[in-house]
Amino acid sequence: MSERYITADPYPWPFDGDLRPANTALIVIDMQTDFCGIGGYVDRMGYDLSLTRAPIAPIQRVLAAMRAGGFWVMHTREGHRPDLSDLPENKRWRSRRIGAGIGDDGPCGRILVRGEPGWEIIPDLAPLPGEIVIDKPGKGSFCATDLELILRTRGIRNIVLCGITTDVCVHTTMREGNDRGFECVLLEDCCGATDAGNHAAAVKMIKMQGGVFGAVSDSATFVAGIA
Ligand code: C5J
Repeated sequence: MSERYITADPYPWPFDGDLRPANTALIVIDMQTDFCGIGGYVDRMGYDLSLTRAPIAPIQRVLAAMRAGGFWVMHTREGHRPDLSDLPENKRWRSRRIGAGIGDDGPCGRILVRGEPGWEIIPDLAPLPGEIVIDKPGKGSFCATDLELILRTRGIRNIVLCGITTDVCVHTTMREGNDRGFECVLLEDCCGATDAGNHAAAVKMIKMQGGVFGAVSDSATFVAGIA
């Protein structure tokens, strides 16, 4: 095997240099209108959309490079069944408390409900035919989904993480993947949070303990590294 590494912090990624299109997937987390569009869930909560929209252009560049290189590309969407049978009562209660009740009507349809306009992935980052889309009811992409089965069936060991939000769904997915033995890297400028300090803290956490959940790189470094 010829070794290939991406410059990353705190170690060149992946740990063993086994980086190939066949064993590596880009997972784009929750780039939905509800998280980065006007009238969506995050907007209704009053957060600054420029923070969750910042990663759109860097993700586009990584997507293009990974598609061209023949890497696996996957997407996730957070959302609930229209009958809300998979929406925990406490999740709904908390969201209503902050004025963005999950399942309630909003300018982009029912908030975080599957099939509604706000739940759709934004057109700038639309999945291509054949790219797997994982629908998840929670923050982590492995919880109550078939993501792990698909990754293992395809022989994917390396996961490249992009999307929103850094400190919630991206971090939870990275932690879940790391605990399952997947080798994860997060691309810093391809992620965004509802708070700049939380984004920075989430990125810093990954780098502790020699890379407690994996490693951190950025779009330009990653694209150059797979060229
Ligand atoms: C949140 C997510 N923040 N996609 N979801 O509720 O991070």
